[in-house]
Amino acid sequence: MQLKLYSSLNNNNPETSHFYYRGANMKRSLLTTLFQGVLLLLTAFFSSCNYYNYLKSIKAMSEQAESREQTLTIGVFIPGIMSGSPIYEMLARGVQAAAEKHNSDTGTEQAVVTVIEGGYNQAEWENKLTAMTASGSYSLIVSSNPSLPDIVSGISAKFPNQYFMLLDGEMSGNSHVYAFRYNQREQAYMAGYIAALETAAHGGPKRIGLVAAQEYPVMNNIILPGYLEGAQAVDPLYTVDFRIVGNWYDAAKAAELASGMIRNGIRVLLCIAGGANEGVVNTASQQNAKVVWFDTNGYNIRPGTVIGSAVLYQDLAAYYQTLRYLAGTLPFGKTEIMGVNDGYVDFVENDPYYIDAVPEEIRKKQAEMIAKIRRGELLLP
Ligand code: RBF
Repeated sequence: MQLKLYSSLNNNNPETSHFYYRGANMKRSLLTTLFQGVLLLLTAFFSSCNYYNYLKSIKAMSEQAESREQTLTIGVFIPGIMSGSPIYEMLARGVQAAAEKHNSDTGTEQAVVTVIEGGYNQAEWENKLTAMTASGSYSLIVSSNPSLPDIVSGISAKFPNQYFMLLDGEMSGNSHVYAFRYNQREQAYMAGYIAALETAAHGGPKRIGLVAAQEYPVMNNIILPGYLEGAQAVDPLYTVDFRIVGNWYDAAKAAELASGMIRNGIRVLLCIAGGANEGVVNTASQQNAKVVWFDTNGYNIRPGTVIGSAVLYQDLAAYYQTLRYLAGTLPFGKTEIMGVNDGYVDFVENDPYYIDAVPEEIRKKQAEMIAKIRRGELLLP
């Protein structure tokens, strides 16, 4: 239609192009033609507007459908092995639960989660994570532990479009990395407090034990000092017997260490050694010592032997932060730090095994200390 209109307005035929000099009839018919032309022009204009809007709405609809169908693939990189390390089991569980929730809310299969274990050889993690990133298969890569920020900053420089979410770690200022860490001073303080109360009730030397898999900055600068601080809040004379297994799986080595510590008069041991924790629990239960568990509720692992559980809710952190990612609201570029009063760090007091294993007097003192943290009277930033 536009073409036709154009040709009638650009008619070069001299017969019709000089029509103003003809008769009245000619003028009328000329006016009619002009009027028709304008009408045609308007119709064409409006119909082309409608057509344009129509095309626009189709495009928007298809874009929306496309984004709904577009998969959000989340790769979970476990720096270690999940079995025996509840902090990693919680990570995978939380991310998977968030994907399921997102899919059921949107009625899609948009979020897809793949979990990859990096194994115990820490020297291989960077290459494995680089390969995972280079595959380009993941819109988000999730991982957890305080050594990941260093590894990820190198990888992120090579693959600047890859998004990462790091739990149990700290990293700020990279627009593609979100980090979340727990207040482990609070967590370790609560562990140290119960360990000292139990030791004091038993009347042995003012010394508590800590069996760790390895030394790392968070262990040496936050967990160990926090544990000691908690014990010294019971009695300033407390010290910590701190031993290292050397890896996150050797239960026999951990058992050997625990045995030596107990022989030296240690009554309560905190163990942070992943799969190797089993060795500490077995030895303690055989030699009438007690264990404080870290990260998850461990009372049912050995009822009567495990007398404390200073936990962090990594499953909740993984769940809520993944949901934020899926909703497009995860604040990349910063680290969020969460503790007792945010609901991410806790000491489990209501477990029947805790109530059975620990005398009421000790539980009351522990509860008072926790209440002080909750009320903001005891600040452990
Ligand atoms: N925690 C585990 O439970 N299992 C592990 O295999 C494990 N590997 C770790 C490796 C490195 C290099 C670092 C720095 C920490 C590791 N953690 C592991 C410790 C974990 O991040 C956390 O500090 C402890 O679980 C205490 O909350």
